[in-house]
Amino acid sequence: MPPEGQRNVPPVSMEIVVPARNEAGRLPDGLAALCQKAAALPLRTAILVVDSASTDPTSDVVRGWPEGPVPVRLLRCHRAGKGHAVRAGLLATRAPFVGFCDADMATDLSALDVAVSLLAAGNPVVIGSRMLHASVAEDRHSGIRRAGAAAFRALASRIVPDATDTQCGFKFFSGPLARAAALPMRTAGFAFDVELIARCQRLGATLTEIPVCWRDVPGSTFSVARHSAATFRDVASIWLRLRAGRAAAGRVPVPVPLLPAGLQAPPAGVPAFPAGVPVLPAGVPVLPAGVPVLPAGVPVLPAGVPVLPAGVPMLPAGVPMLPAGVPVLPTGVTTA
Ligand SMILES: Nc1nc2c(ncn2[C@@H]2O[C@H](COP(=O)(O)OP(=O)(O)O)[C@@H](O)[C@H]2O)c(=O)[nH]1
Ligand SMILES: [Mg+2]
Repeated sequence: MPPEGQRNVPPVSMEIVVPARNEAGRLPDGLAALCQKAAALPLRTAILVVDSASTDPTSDVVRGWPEGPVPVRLLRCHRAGKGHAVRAGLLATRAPFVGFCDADMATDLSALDVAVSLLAAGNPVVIGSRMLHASVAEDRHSGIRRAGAAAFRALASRIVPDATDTQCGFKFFSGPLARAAALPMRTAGFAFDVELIARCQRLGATLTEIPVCWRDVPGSTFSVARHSAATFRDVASIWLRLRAGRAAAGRVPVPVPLLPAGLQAPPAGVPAFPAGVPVLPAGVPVLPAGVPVLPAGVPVLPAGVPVLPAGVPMLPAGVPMLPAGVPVLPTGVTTA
């Protein structure tokens, strides 16, 4: 079924999928924050909320969303499961760049600026990781959930060793790559990220992890009691399926474009995101490409104060500037 929502929307460069199940409570704030952020991105962006099997008015929140600069559409998916929802959402996209984030926007959206610039620089998979040094994670999860998460990470690292945090709900991709990787995906539930990352890597893409500010938002749809066993079972079957797939595929690479047409991968060996670079605080824009960062300690000029033309020396400290209209004396001429 095609997504519902604004028709005749001009093509966009980025589509963001938001999986949502029984999110009528958290979605309005999350969607408002995402729309505001998306409107300020340098890429024209649309949002696609995928609601599956909600028993609350999640779909009505999306249907009643006011029209604005960022189109918001709804896709209804009959099969429950975050994995099914994200897969259906990604397969309904067409944009050169795509991604997904959770309805609660637990990952601070300042990371979107970083993700967009890395995608535009030719990095095909950009994912948030709460495990990087520069990340800030405000975690109020129970001890048992934290222990389960550590065990899950250990297991997932057998499949995707390069990913330090497969479960952060903030992942962005080159569109053609994400659609090709999502097509054969089978994981219905919360472990789907492992399969998606593994399939992107299998298609030849490298991962770029970025630090994030993440805060736990009350109202999680993950229940340790209901979802843990299935999540661990799913990782085991992803491992088995990918192993079987590798054996069947032999060594013949599948020709899938890793990047949108016209983009080139960055030169090999250049780190996309140097370790230790802090996440920008919310609201601080990333500088446009080519604008140099000021050296530490150099103050930013107040608005309206012109920069001196090249070659004009600055006055030594303590020497007052002449008032406007008072001519400077020619060299050699002194005042009486
Ligand atoms: N469409 C859909 N979305 C789901 C389903 N299960 C979870 N989600 C969404 O996946 C995201 C998971 O985030 P959250 O519940 O905050 O989990 P946590 O942050 O890992 O505790 C939320 O946006 C959920 O609404 C599902 O069955 N269908
Ligand atoms: Mg959450």
